[in-house]
Amino acid sequence: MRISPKILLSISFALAATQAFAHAQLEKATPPVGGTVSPPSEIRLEFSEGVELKFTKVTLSGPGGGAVPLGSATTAAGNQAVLIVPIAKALSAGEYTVHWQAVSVDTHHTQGAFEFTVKP
Ligand SMILES: [Cu+2]
Repeated sequence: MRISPKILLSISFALAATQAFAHAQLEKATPPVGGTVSPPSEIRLEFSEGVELKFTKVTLSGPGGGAVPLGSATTAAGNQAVLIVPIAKALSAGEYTVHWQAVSVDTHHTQGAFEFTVKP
C-alpha cells in the first residue's frame, strides 16, 4: 500500500506536536533575557533537556552588530542541560544579542535569540 505524501506530512506534524515538550527549550539564561548586567565573563544557558555539545552553537553580537569572540562551550559538570560559553573579551557597555541553536539528546533542533544590556 502506498501512503500519500500528504498523509506522511500530517503524521510528522502530529509527532512534532506530541514531542514538543521533549525539546531543549531555553529555561534560564545568565545574563538574564532582557536583563541589564555588569560585563559578564560567560554566557550560561539552562535548557529543559540535555544538549549535544557538538551540535549546539552560541553566537554573541555586540552593539555595532559585530560578532564578539567566544571561547569553547562546555556543559556543566554532571548536567548536560546547562551550557556554559566563556566570553573571550571584556564587554563594553551596550546592547548584546545571544543567538543559540541547540540539539537535544533526542536529536531535535531548537533555536532562539535574546538580548541583554551591559551597563557602563
Ligand atoms: Cu525533542
